[in-house]
Amino acid sequence: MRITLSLPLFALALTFAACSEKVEQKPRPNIVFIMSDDHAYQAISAYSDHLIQTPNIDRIADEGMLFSNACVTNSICAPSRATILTGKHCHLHGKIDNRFPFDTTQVTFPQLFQAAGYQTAMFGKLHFGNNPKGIDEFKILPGQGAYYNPDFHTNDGKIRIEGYTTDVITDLTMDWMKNRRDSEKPFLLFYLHKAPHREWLPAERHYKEFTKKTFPEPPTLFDDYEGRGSAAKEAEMNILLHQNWAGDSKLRPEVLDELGITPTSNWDKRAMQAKYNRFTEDQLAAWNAVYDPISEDFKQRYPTMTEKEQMSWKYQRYMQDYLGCIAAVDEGVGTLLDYLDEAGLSENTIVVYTSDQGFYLGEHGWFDKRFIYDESFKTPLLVRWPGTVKPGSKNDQMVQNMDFAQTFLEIAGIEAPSDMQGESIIPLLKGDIKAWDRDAVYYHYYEYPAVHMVKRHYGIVTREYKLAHFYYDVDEWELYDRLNDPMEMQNEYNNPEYAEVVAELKEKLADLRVKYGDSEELDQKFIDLYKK
Ligand code: SGN
Ligand code: CA
Repeated sequence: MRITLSLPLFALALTFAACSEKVEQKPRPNIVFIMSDDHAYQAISAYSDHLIQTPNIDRIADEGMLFSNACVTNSICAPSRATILTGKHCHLHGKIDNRFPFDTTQVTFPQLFQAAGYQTAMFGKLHFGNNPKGIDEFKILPGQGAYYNPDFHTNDGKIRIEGYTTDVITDLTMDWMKNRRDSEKPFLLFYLHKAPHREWLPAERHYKEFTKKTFPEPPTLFDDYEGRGSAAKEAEMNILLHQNWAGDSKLRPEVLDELGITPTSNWDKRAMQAKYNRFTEDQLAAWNAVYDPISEDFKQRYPTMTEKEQMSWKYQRYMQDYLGCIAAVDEGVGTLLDYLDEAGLSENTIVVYTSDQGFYLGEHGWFDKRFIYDESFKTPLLVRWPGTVKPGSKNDQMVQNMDFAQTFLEIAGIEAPSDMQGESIIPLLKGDIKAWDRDAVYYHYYEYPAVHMVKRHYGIVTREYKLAHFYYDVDEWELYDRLNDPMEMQNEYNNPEYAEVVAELKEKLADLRVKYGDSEELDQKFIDLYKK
């Protein structure tokens, strides 16, 4: 077939060809993936400023997009990281919990970037059990890492660097950006904070400030877990009952003996010792100058304190240290964003800020994560992509940590392996919600019996509802009406008014299990392997 173009059409076609050539010539975008550990979205002022101001992290949302329904497939550290890197649910990549080995035959997306000519680098906490693959230069903390004077595994062995870990990770990242970035290549950079992970040790400049602050209590701080199943009641995440007095609230261990306080765990009194041992003399002196008076003050108050007052006191101590850690993370993000501007890199660099999962900041009386309930199931997600994402935009679709790999690969023009299970969120970043058809996500948590004793469960979450099945040593179902009960206080599973919803969701959940290749056989396999 011959097509004859009229003159104006011909001109248009020429212009179009010129444009697409121009598009092709634009260098492939850089990607900066910033992730902190256990950073609750409640502690980012772009989401809510009732606890802390995070002006630098907020910049990413001001100049990009804020996701209010981003979530994880399994709310715990190493599994989340394995999901991010492989684009798969945990039952496929094998890292179902922090202890299980990762199946190293799995392809992780940095390997594909490296093969496609990207320069790749990673600094900070990976907590993956293995060194990363496909990374040209890495300096990663061993396991959980330390808050002060951290060790790092590097391409060339182990090193120790004196300083406050959040700042050290920022320095390492900036050093690579300034001195070893190859300006001929696009780059994929992982900037991964350990903070604000337990036991929440802020930098000196921040603990001096934050230990003086008082924070509002969440409405469910004194939750009695009525209205929910046995999992919420039996979980060991209550601030009063399970946060360590010495380890988490930072009382001097001998104060517990003096006051006759029963430690909350058998490691309570020694939990901070390794941290004190790691401090330099100056760091220890500075720390004691602020924290010793807290112990002294507590000694005076404790004898007349009610349990409720103890809970309030512990909550304040928790928030002071947790939020103090975030202040340094926010500063580090500011340093990096400023450098991208100065170096003229901002325009062609996608910046993502997220956490490996959400976290409880006293909601339901809790700290930690693990549950399918919102504060741990959801995670912060802020994305800046100049020219593509509209500044100041918001999105409430259910995107998952499983989606990063395919999103990044598509951005870089690299084909994603067909067994990845996420979806590219590029349509959402472009504001094209109609091109997005996901209406439910699948979740599966495994680490039980283990620290914090959150029972195994899997479930389905839609915009309106959440249905979860707790199994292993129980067989319990929970249903939450997300729109009418956003704090998830009432399990509606046995409420006849919701019978139809339950039936529909159970069917959908079964479909999702099939779609993603999860099954009762696999649940059992992971239980059996766990016992070995
Ligand atoms: C440690 C923490 C727990 C935490 C796990 C997993 N205790 O065991 O509170 O749930 O890590 O965290 S601590 O006193 O040693 O800090 S995760 O982020 O690695 O999944
Ligand atoms: Ca974590």
